[in-house]
This record gives sequence, structure tokens and C-alpha cells, in this order.
Amino acid sequence: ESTTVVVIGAGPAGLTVGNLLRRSGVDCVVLERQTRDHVAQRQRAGIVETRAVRMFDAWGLADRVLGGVPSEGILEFRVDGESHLVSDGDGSEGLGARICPQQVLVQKLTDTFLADGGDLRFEAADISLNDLTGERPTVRYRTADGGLRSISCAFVAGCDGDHGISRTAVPDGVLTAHAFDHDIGWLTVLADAPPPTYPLLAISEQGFAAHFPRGPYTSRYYLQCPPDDDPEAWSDERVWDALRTRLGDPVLGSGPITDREIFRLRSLVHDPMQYGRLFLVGDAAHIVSPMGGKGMNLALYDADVFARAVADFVRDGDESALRGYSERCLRRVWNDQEFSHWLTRTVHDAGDDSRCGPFERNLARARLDRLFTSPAAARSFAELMTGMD
Ligand code: FAS
Repeated sequence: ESTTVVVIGAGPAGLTVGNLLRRSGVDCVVLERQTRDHVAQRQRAGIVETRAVRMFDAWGLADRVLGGVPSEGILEFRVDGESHLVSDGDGSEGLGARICPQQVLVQKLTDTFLADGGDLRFEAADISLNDLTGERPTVRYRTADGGLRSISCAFVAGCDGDHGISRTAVPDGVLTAHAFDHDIGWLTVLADAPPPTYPLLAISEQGFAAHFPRGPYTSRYYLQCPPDDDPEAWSDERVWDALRTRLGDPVLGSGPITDREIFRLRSLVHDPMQYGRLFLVGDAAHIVSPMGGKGMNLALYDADVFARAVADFVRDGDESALRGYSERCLRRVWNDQEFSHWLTRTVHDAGDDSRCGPFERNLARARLDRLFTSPAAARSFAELMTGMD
């Protein structure tokens, strides 16, 4: 069997690559390890930033793949109970960010790809990548009924996330991993509770908390906790108590909690993001802490750069964009890493300073004060939130 691109993984990165390649007339096969249902229900990100919305619009896909509602373009910071509204829109003409839960985007990307005749294969097991440094790599895998398949291709897009196999197919010593661990944990819960008027970041002596919309009747909350804390130690009662205290909202809803997970705030960047005919896209190449909502949006950026580069090569034999893929993506990755790092430190050091001490706490409070009082600082923040910088 033969195609131009084999895409490994059907998350936001893989499905966006698949759709953009189809729009470019480049044939591809998408291989996904899980079932369609499993992929469709994975709840994570909630914002498609302005730049990504306009990217889909430029490809003529915005109406088909973007669900949810337009963002109000306002973010609320609540510091010791005092509310500060900050714009996260840059006022430019054109479509803005959307409150679109990741699973809605993934479902719509899947439907669109299949409706356009895309070749998407679920339950593809034991995928192996071979001859990545040759002209025609070979991807082998096992079908759900145990059959062995082999696909020859010109390129492989590794879109299989942080725990995939693509990165492991690169020999040791080729990639450099740059890692940072904030030593901060977040308990994240999903609850049937009314979403906030605006996405809310709350800073208090008891620690950071956040309240984000995830649909008309669903909220995602985050609570700062020790990174190795046990989610089972957080009863519904304890979660709601901590949220009421930190969000400064004594009457906060207390609906059933449908999902809870603790994860560490960490960042990871692999450089370069390519090896021979393998191109790493999205979380397969980089992880960023959720502050600023950049993880999924970086995956969408990489996918756009990769699809355009392959189209240049297939149409004109021009390899320059493929050669420059990693450098171009890493420039945005580091820009977003810096912004997420700045925001993560600011909202955590400004609250519970038991981890950082009073000096860093005052630095963080000064950053917030500047954000709330300086129009230039507010404009820069808004530009970074939109991804249009
Ligand atoms: P994904 O991990 O989404 O997709 C990889 C796909 O590859 C999966 O479908 C997987 O099943 C498949 N796969 C894996 N191994 C395979 C193999 N061997 N063979 C075939 N398929 C394989 N980002 C934001 O922008 N904003 C947020 O608010 C936000 N919150 C988050 C909260 C949590 C709890 C987590 C964990 C992440 C959050 N993120 C957020 C980041 C997250 O959304 C990722 O950036 C995004 O899923 C990246 O998309 P992909 O690169 O497609 O990787």
C-alpha cells in the first residue's frame, strides 16, 4: 500500500494535518490507536485562539470544524477577592477566539475529514516507523482483527502526543529535550455547574484556582495543589470548599463532579522537531503548562506549517518549507512557552508564596499591577493571548 503522508494519531494535530492535506489535494492515511468513541470524548482544552480560528477560516474550514461560541474577549483576574477584567482580544478586524471544547473540535475535524473521503483508521495497533532517513519510509501496524499492514509513504507526521511512538523512533542523541517542572500540581475537575461570565483566574493566600467554561452547563475548575497529591483525597465537599474560598464566591454551585485528575505543570520542548522524513507535530514535540491555553493551539499551528510545507513539495518540488519546518515551529513554541511560563509564575507566586518566598510574591504582584494599570502591558498581554503576535 502507498500514500504521500502517513499521520500517526487522530487528536487535534493529526486530524488538522489530515484535513489540511486533503484540502491541498495531498493523499494521506491517518492511523489512530484508540477507538473513535475514546478519542471523541477526551476532554482537555477549551479555547481555540484567534490565530487558530483565522487559520481554519483561511483554509475554508472554520464553519465546519469550530463548534462552541465566540469568546467574549475578556478574562477576569480575581486577586484576594478583588475583580480585574482584562481584554484577551487585540481588537483587530476578523474572527476572534472561540470557547470550543477540544473534544468538540476533534469530533468536527473527524466528521469533516471522513465526509471529504479521508482515510482514517482507528484501533491501529503496534505501529512501527521504518526507513525514516530514506526517500520512502514504511509504516507497519496491526489492524483490530490482527492483520498486519504496511504503508509506504513520502512523509510521516508524528501526531501521537507526548506518550506516542513517533519520538521514540528517533535514535538517541538526535533530539535535545528542554524540560522545566514548575513543581506545582493542579487538581482539575469537570462539573455540571454553570460556566463563569468570563474565564476566571483567582489568586489567593490559599493558592491559585480557575473557573473556565466547557459548554452551556459545564465548568472546568483548576485548584493548585502539591504536584504529588492524590485526587482521591479531594472529596466533592473539599473541592467545593476550596473553590468557594479561593474564588471568593461563597455561593458557588456544588453540582456533581464528573471528572477529576491531578497533573504537574511542566514544559517540554524537543529540538529539532523533525528527523529524516518524520515530522513531529503538537504534543509529540512539545508540552506546555495550560496557563494561557497554548497547548492545543500550538498543535494547530504546527499542523498548518507542516501541511503547507508538504503541499509546496508535492506541487512544486520545493523542499525549503520542509527544511525550515522545525525552526519555524520552534520560534512560536518558545514564544508561547515564555508567555505560559510568565503567566504560570505570576498567578502562583502572587498567591501562596510558601513555595517561592515574599520577594517573588512581590514581583508577581507588581506584574499583575502593571497588567491592570498599564495600557501597553494590557495590549501586549492581549496580543499574546490571541496568538497574533
Ligand atoms: P493528543 O495527545 O491530543 O493526541 C494524540 C493522539 O495520538 C491521541 O488520539 C492518541 O490516542 C494517539 N496515539 C498515541 N499514541 C499512539 C500510537 N502509538 N499509535 C497511534 N495513535 C497514537 N491545551 C490548551 O490549549 N488549553 C488548555 O486549557 C489545555 N488544558 C489541558 C488540560 C489537561 C488535563 C491536559 C492533559 C492537556 C491540556 N491541554 C490544553 C493540552 C492538550 O490539549 C494538548 O496540547 C493537545 O491535546 C495536543 O494535541 P495533539 O498534539 O493532537 O496530541
